[in-house]
Amino acid sequence: GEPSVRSTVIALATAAIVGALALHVGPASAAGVENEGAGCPVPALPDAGSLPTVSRLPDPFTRLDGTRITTTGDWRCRREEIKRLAEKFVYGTKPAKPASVTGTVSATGITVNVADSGRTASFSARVELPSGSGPFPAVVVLGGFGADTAAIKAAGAAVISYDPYPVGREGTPRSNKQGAFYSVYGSSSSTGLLVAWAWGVSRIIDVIEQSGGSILRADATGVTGCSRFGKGAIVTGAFDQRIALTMPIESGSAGVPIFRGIPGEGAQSLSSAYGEQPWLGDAFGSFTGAPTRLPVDTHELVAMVAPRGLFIMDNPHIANLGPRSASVAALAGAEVYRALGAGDNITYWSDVQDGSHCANRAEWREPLQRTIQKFLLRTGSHTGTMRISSRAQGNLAEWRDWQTPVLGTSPSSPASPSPSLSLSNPPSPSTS
Ligand code: MCU
Repeated sequence: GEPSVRSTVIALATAAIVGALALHVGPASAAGVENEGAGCPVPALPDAGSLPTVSRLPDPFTRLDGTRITTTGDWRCRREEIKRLAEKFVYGTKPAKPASVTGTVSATGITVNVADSGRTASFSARVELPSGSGPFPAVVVLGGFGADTAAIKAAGAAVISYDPYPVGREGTPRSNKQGAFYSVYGSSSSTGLLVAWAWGVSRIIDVIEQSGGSILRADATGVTGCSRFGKGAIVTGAFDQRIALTMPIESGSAGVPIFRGIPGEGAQSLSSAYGEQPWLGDAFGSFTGAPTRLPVDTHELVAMVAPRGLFIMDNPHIANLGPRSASVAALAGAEVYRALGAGDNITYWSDVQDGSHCANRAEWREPLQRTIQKFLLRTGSHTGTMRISSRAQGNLAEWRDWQTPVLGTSPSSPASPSPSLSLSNPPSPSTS
């Protein structure tokens, strides 16, 4: 009836205002909605067959129509263009929230029930609370290894242990994908597992939002995971703006490293990553031998997280993981953070000793805890840094032919330096 239409309009308007304010007053805070740019007009995307070869990283600040953004307010709809390109050519589409999401939150677990267009699916996750009294912020940990869950809890956040496989199974052919996501959207969906896993985290957040917030806070969610679950963590944070802190660990090919850098670095090849599991969307199959034809690269996945908290952990000892290409993604993505006045909100850290994959690393404990306190508990401070190991240091200058604009803060005014921009510290690479 009319009142519900009116309240929907008010809710949408409130969400838009809150979303717009998030960019201006609180670069550290997450948006109140999964995707602020959902209503943006986006021109027709290019066809896969007519893409030019672009050997360097595409300019994150140039729109599909060829114009450049000039204000921080312009980023919302430019981000939507990047999201659509990333969905079409790399990951597959992430559907909007299903018609029905219900479930429960307790001190030990979360259940999720989803229904859309007559199809249903359910999955669950385990919860461990930190000591003290709630409601608590929470970090969703994808998979069962590599994340320092003791450090997360000691920092004051709950751990939500999420097994992504019941939502998107490995070991299936692309033509017959399985799991809760594919029960709802079809086993022939062209969307890959990383977005299916990300969709599952978004539905967990829906349930936390609906739970009334007495145990877990819905506005303070982080996400992490190592290796294939690091790929899942960066994609999850990129595709849900309610996530306040994204912490991928040693994600490797199909995760943080720029696709364009992987062949030259000798990382896991794109065809190997594409073929090993249906992590990426089916459309990526046309690009495994031609990443320079992609109209988007992973520096823009990093940029999709901006201005929210991002702490990328990497291992410089294993070339197969593409750490040099990952450092370039971080450096190029950090240019978007800097332009939005949020240069302090991104950290890339590959300066670590232990060469084993997904090791528990003493070096990350303290910065991880301070990052959790800054972005999830909103106490204390942490200044983003680029701690790039000299073993795997990429050179951004080799990878771009664009410069970072000075963005104005008013959506309609011409570019003028903003106070927050002139006060912010751009991340600067440091080697060790
Ligand atoms: C780094 O992530 C993957 C890698 O892409 C795969 O080739 C390998 O089989 O598994 C890694 C992983 O998830 O290790 C736990």
